[in-house]
Order: sequence, then structure tokens, then C-alpha cells
Amino acid sequence: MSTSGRPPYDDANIFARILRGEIPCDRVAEDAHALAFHDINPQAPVHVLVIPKGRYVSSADFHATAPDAAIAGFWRMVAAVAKSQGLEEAGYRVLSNMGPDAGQEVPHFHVHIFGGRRLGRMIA
Ligand code: D5M
Repeated sequence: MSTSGRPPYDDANIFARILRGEIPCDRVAEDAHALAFHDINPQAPVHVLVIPKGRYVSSADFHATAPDAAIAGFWRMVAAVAKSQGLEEAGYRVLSNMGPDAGQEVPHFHVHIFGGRRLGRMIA
């Protein structure tokens, strides 16, 4: 934790670099609050990541400190992406890995949207 009580944010992480336009992504949607792009290693026919445009490591960090408009905008984008990818009727899964036990690889808060096939049961 930093002195602010927030986990330190690594500005060199790959999603920060994507947000700065330093490396490309396969973009699905973008607005003032969030960016959605296809996962580089898809685990389902549709596998899109949604990331907020801010320096947030975890869900707790994002939801405790981001402005309400940013939080609302982020979740609106999640729903809009699912719809634009044709997932609304059949359904889809939204998942976020947080910290080492969940195997979070990129320390910038993000959610995965999975869909396009019948998904397996949740794994603990
Ligand atoms: O998963 C992080 C996810 O980010 C993982 O599914 C791969 C994906 N990833 C990593 N680098 C890229 C780039 N450059 N483009 C698209 N997707 C990427 P987690 O374990 O939740 O941290």
C-alpha cells in the first residue's frame, strides 16, 4: 500500500501502455471512461476485456476511489459490449481476477467478458 492507502500502480503495465497508445489493441469500444478490446489469448469465441481509463490496480481500488460517473460508465460499457457482440440473448460471463491467488496477470483492473458457447461451471 502507498501512503494514500491505495495499492501502488505500475505505469509500465501492459494495459497502461495500451491506454497511452504505445502498443496496439484490437479495439471493440472506447469512450471517456473505458476501453474494450479482444483478449490476445481468447478462452471462448467471444473474449473481450474492459478496462477503466484510470490508474486502478484492483476492483476494490476502482470501486472505492473512482468517480461515480466512471464506475457507471465502465459497467455500461460492459453491458454494451456484450450486446454488440451478440451475447445478450444466450448469455455470457463477466469475471475479474484479483491478486495472486486469482492469478491476476495485469495489475490494472479489468473484467473479462466470455461468451459465444455454453460455458463450463465456475471453477474455485
Ligand atoms: O488476465 C489478463 C489477460 O490479458 C489475459 O487473458 C491475457 C490478456 N492480455 C495480455 N496482454 C494483452 C494484450 N496486449 N492485448 C490483449 N490482451 C492481452 P488476468 O489474469 O485477468 O490479469
